[in-house]
Amino acid sequence: MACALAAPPAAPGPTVWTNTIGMAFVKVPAGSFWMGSGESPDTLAQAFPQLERERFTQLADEAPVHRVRISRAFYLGQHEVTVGQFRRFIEASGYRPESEADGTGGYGYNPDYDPATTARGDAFEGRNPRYSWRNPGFAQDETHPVVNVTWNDAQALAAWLSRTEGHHYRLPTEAEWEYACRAGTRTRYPHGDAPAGLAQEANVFDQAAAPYWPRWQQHALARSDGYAFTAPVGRLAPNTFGLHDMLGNAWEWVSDWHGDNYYAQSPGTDPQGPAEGSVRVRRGGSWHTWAFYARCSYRNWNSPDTRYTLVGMRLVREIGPR
Ligand SMILES: [Ca+2]
Ligand SMILES: [Ca+2]
Repeated sequence: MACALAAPPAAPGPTVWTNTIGMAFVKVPAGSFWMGSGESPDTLAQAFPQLERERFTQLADEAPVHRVRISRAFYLGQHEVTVGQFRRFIEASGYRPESEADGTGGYGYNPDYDPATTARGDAFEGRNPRYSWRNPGFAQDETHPVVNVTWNDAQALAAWLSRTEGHHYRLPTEAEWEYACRAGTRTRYPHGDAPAGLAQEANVFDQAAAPYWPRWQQHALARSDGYAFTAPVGRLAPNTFGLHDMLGNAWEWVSDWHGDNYYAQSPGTDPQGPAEGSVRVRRGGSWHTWAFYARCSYRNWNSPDTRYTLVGMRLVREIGPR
């Protein structure tokens, strides 16, 4: 009798812990890594020939590459916070997100809006009260990453979860975020250096999105990840730690203030960012981001009350007693 060949055992997935509003967390081990990027403008120009050279000289804040130790394991959201999870928070807590509380709204995609005829030239319409986390101008269901949320909104969500569950929730530090994104790699992306490979692991600006912004067609990935706007979280391949969408889908707020020269003087263990500042860091790029700006080391920032169609969050739950 012929034997059916047994399938090889599936690689074990990460151990997942789920909280009271359905947020899944995976354990990120303590460890050390090389943070930042030391790539020269020449090297980057070869890899990203469609970009103007001056873009490669504006990355001083990614250097120097420096060794960082993350001294304690932590739980990190396996996914970005979703629309459904944020809705549960709003309904249970009564919290009013900044875009609604201050009455100025958020940003949104409007097919009739033309960046070329507006003073700011922004890709999106706003601020406008018709836009908020409830409506970024494109369709989102409960499984998509929440956007149009501020750094302050993220603090409110973390504080509410900490209060109701008795665990300590917070945004990741910038170092924790990059350590988790890299998951043991030193390359531009978790899969390696080639931008084309991003299509499997990150929802970025690609052939699905380009028809909506034909002006930027030359910056679209040559392949399609299947999503023109946000994707349901977890649809694309995870990194080695089992984390999805660290790159792409929605930018993610981290706890640090941004400092241009911070890496030259930051502590080697558990850096927390500059003691003061005016803008908070966001990481990882979004569904609208070109591959160059979705590198693991790339840093961007905004004021803590910024709300935008591209920016969301993921949370840390600390391990151990508060
Ligand atoms: Ca896409
Ligand atoms: Ca993301």
